[in-house]
Amino acid sequence: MRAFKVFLVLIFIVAQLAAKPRFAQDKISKLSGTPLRDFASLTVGDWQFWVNSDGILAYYGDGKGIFPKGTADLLFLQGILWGGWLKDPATGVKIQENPLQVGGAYYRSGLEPGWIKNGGSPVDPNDPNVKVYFIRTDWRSLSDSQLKREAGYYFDVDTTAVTEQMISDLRTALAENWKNWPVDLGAPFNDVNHNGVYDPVLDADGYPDAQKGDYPGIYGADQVIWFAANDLDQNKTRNLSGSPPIGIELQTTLWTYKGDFIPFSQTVFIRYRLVNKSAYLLDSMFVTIPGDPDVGNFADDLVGCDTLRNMWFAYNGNVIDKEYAKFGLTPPALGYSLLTGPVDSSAVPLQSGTPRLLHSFFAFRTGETIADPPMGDLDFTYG
Ligand SMILES: [Ca+2]
Ligand SMILES: [Ca+2]
Ligand SMILES: [Ca+2]
Repeated sequence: MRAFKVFLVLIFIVAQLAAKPRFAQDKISKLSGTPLRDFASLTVGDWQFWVNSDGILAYYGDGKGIFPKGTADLLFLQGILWGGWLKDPATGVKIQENPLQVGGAYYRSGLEPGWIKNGGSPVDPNDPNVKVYFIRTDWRSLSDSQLKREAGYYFDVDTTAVTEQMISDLRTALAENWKNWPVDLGAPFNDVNHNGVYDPVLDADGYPDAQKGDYPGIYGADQVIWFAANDLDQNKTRNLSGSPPIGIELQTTLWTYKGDFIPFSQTVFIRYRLVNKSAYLLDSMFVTIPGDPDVGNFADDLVGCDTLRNMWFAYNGNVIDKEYAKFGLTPPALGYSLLTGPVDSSAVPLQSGTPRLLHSFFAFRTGETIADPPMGDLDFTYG
């Protein structure tokens, strides 16, 4: 494995205004996989925020970044994209063939679930440990009725359609994920005894006891999701952008808080960790957080950015949104704020150690002159 080397990492952000018209549908990934393995959802706060093991977020078939929970979509889909120059690490010279490469996930995913093994090859995506890991700290004390409601979210069915099997499967998954939280793969943990090592105190059944020692997740968070994906599947990277694989492992952690803890319960925290496991040096790398906000009805939304807050936002162009009106709600607004960014130790002109944050922002609208970039083709004519 090669150490993580990225120079001049900058973040820029894209927001798309309209997603659902028929002509955009062919760009959108089809769902494949099983709930509890390939999909999970943040549900304890005010969001219902779906997560796909191939890196596409806020999406489960037809949008599903729902806010507040049980009402309308506020976010149709979110992804992550990156690109950079591939260079020979010994000479610093660009490789001859396809030196500029990109990857990530957006309407289509260029990622395969699973991590990259030592030696640079991907784990078999059918390995039973390849999945979206999800935990909640109150998993031991959930009542049957709470689990039934949760199962409704996790299997995307009305609560009345939740079966005993679904409840049982969810209960098992919550316990197993707590027990087998993949710290060895990079998942975060609470280091209660501050020794830098994950050494939980196990209860009689072998589960980490949060009252006595280290336990899975992020300090204070009520619900945490973690998964790893990689860009080594050539069919997927070419389907996304036309680019060959680079060798990036993407580790994603998402977390949130229970409903009475405002504003954190209205917030989804996302931490991306990109690990360069290729044989190349990646130079002048850019990372994008592309999003497709749909404030209820997608046809009357506006977007913008706030450079001082390193934030892009979306809001309704009219006082009333016809989708949110069905629930008697004033339409909410959505903001994506970069809390920190990659640190470049040799940063110029920034002071060494300064995180890279918002570099640029642009919006595009389906059907206008600058609309969806083509997918599946290598095309750098945008931006
Ligand atoms: Ca939209
Ligand atoms: Ca420890
Ligand atoms: Ca709207």
